[in-house]
Amino acid sequence: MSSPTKILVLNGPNLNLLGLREPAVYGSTTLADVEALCRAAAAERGAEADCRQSNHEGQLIDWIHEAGAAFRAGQLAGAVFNPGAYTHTSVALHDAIKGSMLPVAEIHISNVHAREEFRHHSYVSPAAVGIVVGFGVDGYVLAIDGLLRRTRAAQG
Ligand code: CA2
Repeated sequence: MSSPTKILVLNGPNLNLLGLREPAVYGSTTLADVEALCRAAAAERGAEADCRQSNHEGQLIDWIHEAGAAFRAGQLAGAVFNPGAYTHTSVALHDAIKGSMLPVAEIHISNVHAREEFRHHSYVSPAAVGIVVGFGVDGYVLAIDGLLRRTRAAQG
């Protein structure tokens, strides 16, 4: 089977505020800019990025289930996911990723390990195939690259 050319780029709570507040921590790039960056990075690699953002845990879970089904059908390479603060709280997102068998590349704009203690633990990381942390919004491009390389190496 040839590799699927679609990837899901998922952003969690408050990432709609990117570029509008706290530029010292998260930079001045807006979510719309990040999504354009992801679409361009995917296109350069012969893929297509479907970009979504939600402030609601249940919506993110529904999208992960949907994406898992698409992955298992060979229609999706996986997901790049910035779970926002749900990273540090959500057993439900951990279970959704595990249960759907979706390959997820977790990404954080900031270096969560250099910040407050409560940001050091991720419920998502043990369910992810890889993690990109602290490279600003360029991390989305690194995660897209890693995810596509991984899927293509596995599926040819
Ligand atoms: O560094 C990251 O990408 C985070 O996932 C961002 C989350 C934070 O809770 C995680 O610990 C690390 C925050 C999402 C963005 O929140 C904003 C709040 C105000 C202004 C801009 C963004």
